Amino acid sequence: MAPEFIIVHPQVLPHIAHIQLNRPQELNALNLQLMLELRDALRALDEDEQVRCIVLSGNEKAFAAGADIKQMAGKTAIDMYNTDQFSTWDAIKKIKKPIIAAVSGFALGGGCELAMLCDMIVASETAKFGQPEIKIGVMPGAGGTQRLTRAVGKALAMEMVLTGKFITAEEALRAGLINRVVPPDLFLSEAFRLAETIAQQSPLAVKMAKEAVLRAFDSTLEEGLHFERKNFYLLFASDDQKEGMQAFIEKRTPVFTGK
Ligand code: DAK
Repeated sequence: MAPEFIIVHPQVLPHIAHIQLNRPQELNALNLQLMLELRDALRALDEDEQVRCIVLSGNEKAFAAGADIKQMAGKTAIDMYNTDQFSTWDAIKKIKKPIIAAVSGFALGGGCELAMLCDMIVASETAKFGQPEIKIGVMPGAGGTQRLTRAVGKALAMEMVLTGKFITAEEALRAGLINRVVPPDLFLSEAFRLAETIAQQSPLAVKMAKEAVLRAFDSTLEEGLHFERKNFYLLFASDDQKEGMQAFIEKRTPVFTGK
């Protein structure tokens, strides 16, 4: 069945897929069905050999204004436990291919957390990032206290989480939360441009490098370096390593196959 709350373009450009969150009336509030559709689409694209990089966007007004407050409002702790929504987020975390968030307008609460779950963030000058859960009597629940703190440091993260204040794209750039800021009409094309550069590399090396960078968050330096080394060695078993190095020696552009 076609998804209701997302639009999927598996080949928006060669080797690049685009998923658009599509609940515009609700500023792309992330209800349970949307998150399941997103998880399923990302898993399918992760298995699609044609796809090397994925761009995730909302629309001009909102990337996503958070989890769906109307859907959550009447829930009990046991309802939350039984629906186990974290498994959806955990599944997205396991996607091996790089995901670029293209953010315009609001990226709040779960929307900010979803952008941070992606590997890079390209933002429009209009983007606003925030963890405003404190204003509705709760706190971030999908990584906001952890990923935000690791990205921007304790001082700003604490202020955002405890006051609910939003930061602009420029502030987010200065704080190290995002990769770049572009004029409003360019946020998507700039994300595609970044995706194209990644898609030109060996897809195998890209996946293993992503895995190794993410390992830095969960391990000591020694463990992380060990993990990096294993992936580095492993890539010498690939055709792409032979092709990449041979192409350099022959002064030509490599043709990577992901094998
Ligand atoms: N949920 C549901 N509806 C929302 C929404 C949201 N988060 N955000 C906006 N909407 C709806 C509004 O209710 C309104 O609907 P109607 O009244 O037209 O029916 C429509 O979108 C347009 O919104 P506004 O009229 O409010 O538009 P404005 O431009 O005036 O204001 C705003 C934009 C973004 C400042 C405002 O809408 C706002 O403050 N929205 C709420 C932002 C927020 O508090 N976000 C955090 C939500 S809590 C978890 C995973 C994640 C989470 C929790 C658990 N697990 C895995 C268990 C995450 C939690 C959150 O994100």
